[in-house]
Amino acid sequence: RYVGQAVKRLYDDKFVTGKSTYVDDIQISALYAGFVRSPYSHAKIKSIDVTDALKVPGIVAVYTYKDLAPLIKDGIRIWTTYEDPRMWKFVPRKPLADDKVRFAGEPVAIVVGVNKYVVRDAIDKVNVDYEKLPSVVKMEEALEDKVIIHEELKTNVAFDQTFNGGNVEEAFKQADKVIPVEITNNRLIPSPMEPRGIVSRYEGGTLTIWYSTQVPHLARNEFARIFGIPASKIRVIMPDVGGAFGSKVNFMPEEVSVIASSIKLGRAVRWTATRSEEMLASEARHNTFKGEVAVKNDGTVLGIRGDLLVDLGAYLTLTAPLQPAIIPLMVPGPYKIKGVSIRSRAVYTTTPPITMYRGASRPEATFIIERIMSIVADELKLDDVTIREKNLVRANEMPYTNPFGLKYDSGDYLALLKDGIQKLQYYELKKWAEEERKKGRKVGVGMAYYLEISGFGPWEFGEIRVDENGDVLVITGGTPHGQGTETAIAQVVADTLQIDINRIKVIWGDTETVVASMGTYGSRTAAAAASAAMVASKEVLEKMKRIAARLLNADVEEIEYESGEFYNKKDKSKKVSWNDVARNGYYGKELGISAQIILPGDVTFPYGVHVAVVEVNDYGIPRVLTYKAYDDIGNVINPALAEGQIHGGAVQAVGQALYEEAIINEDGQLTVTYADYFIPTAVEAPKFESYFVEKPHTSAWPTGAKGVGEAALIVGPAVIIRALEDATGKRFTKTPVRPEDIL
Ligand code: MCN
Ligand code: MO
Repeated sequence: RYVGQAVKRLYDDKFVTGKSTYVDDIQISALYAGFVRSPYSHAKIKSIDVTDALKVPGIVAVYTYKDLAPLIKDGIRIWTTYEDPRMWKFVPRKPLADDKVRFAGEPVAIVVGVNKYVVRDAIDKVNVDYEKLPSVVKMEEALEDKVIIHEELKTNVAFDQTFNGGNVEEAFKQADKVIPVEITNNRLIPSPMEPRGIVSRYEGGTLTIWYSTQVPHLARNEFARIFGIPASKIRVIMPDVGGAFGSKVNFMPEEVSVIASSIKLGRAVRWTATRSEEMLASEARHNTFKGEVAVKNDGTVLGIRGDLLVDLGAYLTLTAPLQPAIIPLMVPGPYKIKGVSIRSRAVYTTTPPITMYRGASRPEATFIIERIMSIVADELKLDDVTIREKNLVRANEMPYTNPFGLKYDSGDYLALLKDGIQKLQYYELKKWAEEERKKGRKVGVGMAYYLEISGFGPWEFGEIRVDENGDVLVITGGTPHGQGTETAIAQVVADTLQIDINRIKVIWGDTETVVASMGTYGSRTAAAAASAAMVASKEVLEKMKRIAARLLNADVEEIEYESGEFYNKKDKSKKVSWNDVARNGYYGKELGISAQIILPGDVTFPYGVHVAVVEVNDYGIPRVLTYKAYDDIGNVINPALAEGQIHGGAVQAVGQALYEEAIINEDGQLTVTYADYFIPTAVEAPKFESYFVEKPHTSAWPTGAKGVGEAALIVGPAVIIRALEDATGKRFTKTPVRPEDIL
């Protein structure tokens, strides 16, 4: 059996030896694109003069929006699968700014030339005449609607809905105490190793697009709609992708401009974002919650009400709707709370558009509810574990429907808390830190709990082909881009087919090879895609049993399969090997051995408790010394891969809690280098311990897996902030906490 084993990742050799193929490594004769970007955060475009730029030797074209407009049938829209567009005020985004720019760095013109260097030179020679308009950088300012960013909408408020769950009035009536809370997540920049990149080739009325994405099929469909080209004539290929963290579900105007240019020129055009362009491309988070909590003196949290304010930046991206719409639903978390009422608003500001980043709305919701639990504990002089014990949904109430109607599928939240606190030695560490503090060290220990929604449906695709040699090709709808999920899928298939894992190859991410795909995000692949591959494997075995029955002159009901042999259960000496059946699947009367399936399924809820130890030095600089995790993620397919996810997410949590912030000044000027935006390195990485529960509560997906890809970034910030409070005796209400906040 492979499932449950720490099988080494199948394709790692090429990555660790630098032989992988990212978009920028694709060898094809293509022109290079670059962008003229706005220096202002809000301005009218009065004129654009490209004459000097076109004189630069090697420059093939310079296009503004007016040049590309005839090719564009529709703008970039939002993810309608998740959000009702009638709830949203937005204007479909154009591939380049037209009459106005709305954030510093917005693309205004695309320059195409024979190499990167001439393109860079020509960008500086495009003369744009701007008339500066006032910036709107703060969300509170945007709410006032004094300066309107999209005139046609007549307001900066894109979304305004109140989410009412349970009975809030009742909850506040019964309260012994009402505690105010205020919680802010500042703006972040996910930092995948590989920046965004695209190569677009147009020939014979057909588009071939190599694209650093998490969602090739969705991209194909969107590009088909935007350009009014049949989807059958667009092929999107996802080569190796060097990380994405949710940000590459989004489609960029730059990418649409590159495709438009390739159509217009009838030639291949490529663009790889510089690091600064990548930092502009994927800003994320930034929201505040202000509210109050109704509690009983014994620690029962009865109700929560408040205001959530979400920054969208200048345009509504495909994935931004998730935040204001999902955060409120997840605020109750693993706790039984009588009533929750949240007014959720999202506003436009003259800042880079917000996309999604690892966890997308669950980190925000978890930070809100876990901060609430800890603040309530402090106010009532209760312990962090006790307050959670008091409020957790009990095992006999599962499956539990939360006040907003989300159905938590399986789990024993209380048992996990009790076991986790022991396993992670929370109280021992607390005691140790107290002793150390007496000696003058500023160390502290914190914990937080999380429940997240993962394994999103409504379906995923899987295909299995057994060739005439008996070797197996798995075509998955999953689109792994760093997780190693392809290895987990191979493990599941190898076990189901009972063959050597080395006979299996897993492929993905090409719209002409993969029939259908939803893609990899929302920690869904081990649940959805691996399950689809598993069910397709079972179908393939049924086909092979029919071939074996023919070869053995038996009824198919008499055939059993075990470890590479099909045999007649009435007479075990009558048998035929896997390889012989495979060969006869092709050279006999059969049409080959394969199965394609679309497997339906729905969300699943993993949960866990994490603990961190933090130390602050004399300059107020905090370090996370240790990070420990105890999670129930359903059946664990590959513990090494799952643990790796906890490590990676926890390092990003260190960044979010302590170091990372995309700073934007009042003029809308922003951070676009790592000199101003500090991401943790190996030096800032804590020591890790990661455990998964011995008896997991499985999901309804056939693999029984729940997700783990986002868990540590979902709960980590709350854990680390709590440890920092323990170390300093102060209360912190925002991330990141900076040395000046600590001292
Ligand atoms: N796994 C497992 N058993 C389980 C659950 C997961 O063995 N019960 C393993 C899987 O085999 C896989 C990994 O853990 O190797 C994550 O699986 P899963 O939780 O299903 O998440 P996905 O494969 O769908 O990956 C998406 C998730 C998301 S949403 C973000 S954001 C994120 C993350 O993965 N982006 C990443 N981790 C990342 N890791 C890397 N290196 N790069 C990114 O961009
Ligand atoms: Mo994600």
